[in-house]
Amino acid sequence: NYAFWGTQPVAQFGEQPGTSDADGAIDKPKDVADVRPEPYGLPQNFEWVTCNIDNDDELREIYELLSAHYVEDDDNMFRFAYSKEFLRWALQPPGFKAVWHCGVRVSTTGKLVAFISGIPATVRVNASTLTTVEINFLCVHKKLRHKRLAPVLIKEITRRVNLHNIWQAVYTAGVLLPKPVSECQYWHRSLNPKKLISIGFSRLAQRMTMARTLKLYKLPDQPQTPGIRQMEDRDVPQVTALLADYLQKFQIAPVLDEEEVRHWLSFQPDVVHSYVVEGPDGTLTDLLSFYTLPSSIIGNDQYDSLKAAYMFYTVPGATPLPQLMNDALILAHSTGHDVFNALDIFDNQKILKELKFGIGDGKLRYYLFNWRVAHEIPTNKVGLVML
Ligand code: MYA
Ligand code: JJ1
Repeated sequence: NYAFWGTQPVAQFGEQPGTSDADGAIDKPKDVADVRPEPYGLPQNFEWVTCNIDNDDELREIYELLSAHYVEDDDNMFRFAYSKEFLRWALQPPGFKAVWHCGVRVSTTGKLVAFISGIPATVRVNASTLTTVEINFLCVHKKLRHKRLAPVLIKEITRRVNLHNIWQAVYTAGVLLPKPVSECQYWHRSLNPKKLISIGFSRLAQRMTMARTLKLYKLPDQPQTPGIRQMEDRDVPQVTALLADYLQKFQIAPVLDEEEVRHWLSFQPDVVHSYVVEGPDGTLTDLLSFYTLPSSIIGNDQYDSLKAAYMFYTVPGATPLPQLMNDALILAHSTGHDVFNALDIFDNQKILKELKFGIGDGKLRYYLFNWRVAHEIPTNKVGLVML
């Protein structure tokens, strides 16, 4: 029983088969002229604000809201702690719009208490190339939960996006809503097992000593693939082509031009780490990348933060995927990450076990707004990563 989602143009659970023989929009086409011109009403003493990420104080307010109130695991042991630099990167890709960085303040005090964002993205779903927004960082202050503020935020961002003649959106969430396009599973590879065990992120396996565990997860200091190096600006054209070719085989994937590849894949320490493999003749054969997303550790007195690397876009060309991903583990470890996280998307299912990943307790569901797919997309046909 989804009082809000039941009213929205999203696929519903238990829809009649036959309504969904083909992919397509759910709502009938609309005009910008018909979009409600005024913002949705908020409860007394709350007001809408457009957040300006270029202003350090406003960026810090978003950072602080998310640091204290954003996504936690099921047992409330860890909470995502996106850095300010990461948020700037995530929220300001080519073509970003400040009006899609949508906040709610308390009128009397000015305190930022809720946020939702959209960024422009072209996403291919099966044979359709959609002009969309990716919605992320929906957050309501813990003291304002369960007051139906989230539906207002969602309707307001929808309105602000519709005003730009965009009618579809992509989003991911850990929770189950009507109705996932794909349901994926998190996997984790220990890089610093001692710390992970001490903070309760993982446990010593049965019949394993700490010494054997350290040995099991030990990695070389240097990547093993000849010709692997940090991605540079001059690599952008070749990386764009390499990635576009690879992403063709997935049923949901971004369509990225050179400017977007430059934005999403330029090396930024502790934000996004991108590496290419350069062959002897100078052509680039492979790409690997991961992003840094720390989590705060709730109520541990030895450590306050867990530094996690998340697999981003990785393209095996001349290098087999297991070898490329093993280099990703080595590079993440040597840059101080405690754990490497990946979803069972791309071709990951084939290689996670051999690289000593273990299954996590978290799921990630992919959703489309105002777009129906005839068939759920299998996880190994998902080629889109959201931050
Ligand atoms: S996913 C990350 C979401 N953030 C968090 O999990 C952070 C911690 N939690 C919170 O801040 C709050 O619990 C939130 C809900 C804000 C999540 N996505 O106000 P309420 C539905 C969508 O009383 P609260 C991300 O950022 C819920 O089923 N809906 O609840 C992507 C119920 O509806 P219904 C959600 O707990 C976001 C209603 O909200 C989510 O105080 C994509 C209850 O509202 C969720 N993660 O606040 C958003 N969680 O009655 C959609 C709960 O139907 C974008 N709910 O069950 C859609 C596209 C828009 C653009 C379209 C353009 C064309
Ligand atoms: O990180 C996650 N789980 C960890 C910690 C679990 C702590 C207890 N709940 C986990 N650890 C086991 C790892 C172990 C390592 C050695 C090998 C065996 C396995 O499972 C989970 C993902 O699994 N994370 C979350 O639950 C965070 C929320 C995920 C939803 C994200 C929503 C994002 C929305 C933005 O668009």
